Amino acid sequence: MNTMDEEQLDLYSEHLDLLARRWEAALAFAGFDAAIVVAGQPAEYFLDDQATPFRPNPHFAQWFPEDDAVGSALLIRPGERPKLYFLQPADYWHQPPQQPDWADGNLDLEVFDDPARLQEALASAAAGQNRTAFVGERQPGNLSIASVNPALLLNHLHFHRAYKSEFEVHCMKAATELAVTGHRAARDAFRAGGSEFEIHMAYLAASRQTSDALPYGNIVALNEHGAVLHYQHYDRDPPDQSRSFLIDAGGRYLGYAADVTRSYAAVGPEHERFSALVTAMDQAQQSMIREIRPGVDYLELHENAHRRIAEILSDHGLVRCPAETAFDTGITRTFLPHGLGHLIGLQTHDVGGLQTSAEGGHRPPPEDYPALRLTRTVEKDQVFTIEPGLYFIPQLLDELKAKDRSQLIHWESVDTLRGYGGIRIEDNVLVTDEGTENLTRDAFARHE
Ligand SMILES: [Mn+2]
Repeated sequence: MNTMDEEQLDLYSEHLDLLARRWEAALAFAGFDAAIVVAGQPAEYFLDDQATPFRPNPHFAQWFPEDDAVGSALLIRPGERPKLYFLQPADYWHQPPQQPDWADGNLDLEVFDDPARLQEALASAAAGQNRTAFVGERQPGNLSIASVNPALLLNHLHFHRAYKSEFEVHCMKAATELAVTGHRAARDAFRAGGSEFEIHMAYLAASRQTSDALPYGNIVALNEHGAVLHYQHYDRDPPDQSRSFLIDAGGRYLGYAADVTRSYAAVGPEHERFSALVTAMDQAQQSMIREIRPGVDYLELHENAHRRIAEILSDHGLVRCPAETAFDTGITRTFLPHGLGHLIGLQTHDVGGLQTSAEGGHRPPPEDYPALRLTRTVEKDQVFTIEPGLYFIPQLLDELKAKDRSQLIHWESVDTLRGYGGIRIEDNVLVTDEGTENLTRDAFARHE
């Protein structure tokens, strides 16, 4: 059960006021008077009585930042205090959810110990209201609201979710603090020669998170595993020689995520070439962040990141051509096949990254960069990641080798670095009036 101190309570109240205004505008735009928003149910494994870890509907979680809310629901009706139908089942097999003290004065709370009674209450709230929307994965059996997850309503809400309230930024800073505590311990475990599994466990222990509580599965990659963008295993034994370490691991606080990646080279003269690349990427990443200010196009930041990668490839002797050629011929896309970053908040990859307006405008990523998840104009109060990478991915290098521009690659140099996998440096930044506040670097600095 989460708790909030006085400062958090003030921020939470203001956050709910902001949400109330957003929902009022979104409901009016989509033609509704009210919405029923359910937290949802955990998904059960096929033919099993075991379920996946529960993560509530984000539209519910934005109002009620607590995971322990299976079966609960909200009624949002502009002009009225949001009503929380809180399920606290009589159950001696599990610990029932506890009533949060921070709901007092903020939500109109009604507690139910029987899911059927809660659903009856919801059904009677919806009865006769043909302008009510349902928002959630599945409608409880006795509800029959016709408008389920209406696109006009959700698009409106998703567009505005990019702009974080002070409460949300506060939560993301706290999530970052957890992540950075874990990253410090993970780095030490790597330096001590730990296996991926040992490093992962050191991360969890230091950040005081269970793996279920993480915003996403930790990526803990030694050597070649760093070239697997979403590497998902944890080798129990350390490799014969640890050359490099890439860790993409986050934190979660009151439902809000931090998404942080760091890369390290092993110490020793034989690793100097890779170590120099890590340093160059770290500096390049910071210079990319210095370009950010309101009004800038995120796609332009992404393209400029590729120009920087081209310079690094050229400076470090990985290509036999000038940086401009490496960029113009698209060679950099072999080394950086993912986007520069994405919105972050209630979800690690937060919604709305390709929306240009609350009314439904959409801007897909360009053909050259299909994996880019964010094409919006940078604006104040957005929080997104900046995470350039440089990888030696066998599959993509093979594809490049078969092309004419293969002759522009210095293959001997590339081959000496394949055993290091790759590099990614990822921070989460909040856009301010003039530029950014770097949530990640600020937290690392506090831990120095
Ligand atoms: Mn990320």
